[in-house]
Amino acid sequence: MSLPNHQFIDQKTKWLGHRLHYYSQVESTNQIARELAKKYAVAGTVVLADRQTGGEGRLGRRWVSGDGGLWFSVILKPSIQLENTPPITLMASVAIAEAIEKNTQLKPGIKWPNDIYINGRKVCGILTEVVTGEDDSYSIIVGIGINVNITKEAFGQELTLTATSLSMELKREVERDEFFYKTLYQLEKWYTIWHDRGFQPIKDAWKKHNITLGNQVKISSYDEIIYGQALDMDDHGALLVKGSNGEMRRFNHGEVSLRTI
Ligand code: BT5
Repeated sequence: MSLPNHQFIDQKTKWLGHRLHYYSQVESTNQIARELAKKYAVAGTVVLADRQTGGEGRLGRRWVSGDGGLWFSVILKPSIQLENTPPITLMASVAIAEAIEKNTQLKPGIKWPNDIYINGRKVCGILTEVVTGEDDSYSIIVGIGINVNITKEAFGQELTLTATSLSMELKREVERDEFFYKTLYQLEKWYTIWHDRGFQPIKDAWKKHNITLGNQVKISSYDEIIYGQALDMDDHGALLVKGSNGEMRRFNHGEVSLRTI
């Protein structure tokens, strides 16, 4: 895509994405955002690329990011204590689920903490990182990968059974520039709600889209594997799981992988 034109979009953001760094190819937009945030970056700066050669997933995993997807990273500077910021990832998943639902009529589900699925396959992943700047202030980078117009072949054998794209589900291509700006609009909206009103509205919206609670899950956390039932999400966004031995456990995202079984 060329640098997207957003003149035709009726839902414009007030600040998010007004500073936009656009590349046709990068290793990772999160990597560029980290460099920008370390020096200085205005809150709401967005790094967008058509292609990533080294797309990053969580816990050192890779993110397949060829042509046709939306790969971007948002730099946020919440005026909130760092320890209260983990819900930002959940906030972003709510915003993206709403962007997909409102603009495609597909029914996205959020797998805790922040993967978005459609019809049992992953359509979007989010990678959140904290960066401390040279002046000791901190930024949060929210890296978002949305499979917009990716074909089944482009996913390769590894992902063919687990990944999907909006175009595969809709059986038509989606206008990517427009969808990008509509997603930024939802992100700004939900970020403002979280900043002004706290986690409760995010939690309520997250629960409406959730596809994890109530299910049997397998959790890998450090060297441990736990089987149990996902019962609830607490007021900090942690997952509450009743283990098969009856013990209640609490998991923060970032440190675990979860599979619904
Ligand atoms: C994530 O990691 O889901 C976070 C992905 C974040 C990607 C964005 S793109 C823009 C920004 N810049 C970056 O460099 N990264 C961010 P995780 O939960 O660890 O999931 C990774 C796993 O998802 C892999 O191990 C694969 O199994 C699977 N996967 C890889 N690429 C995929 C894709 N395009 N679609 C669906 N699943 C994929």
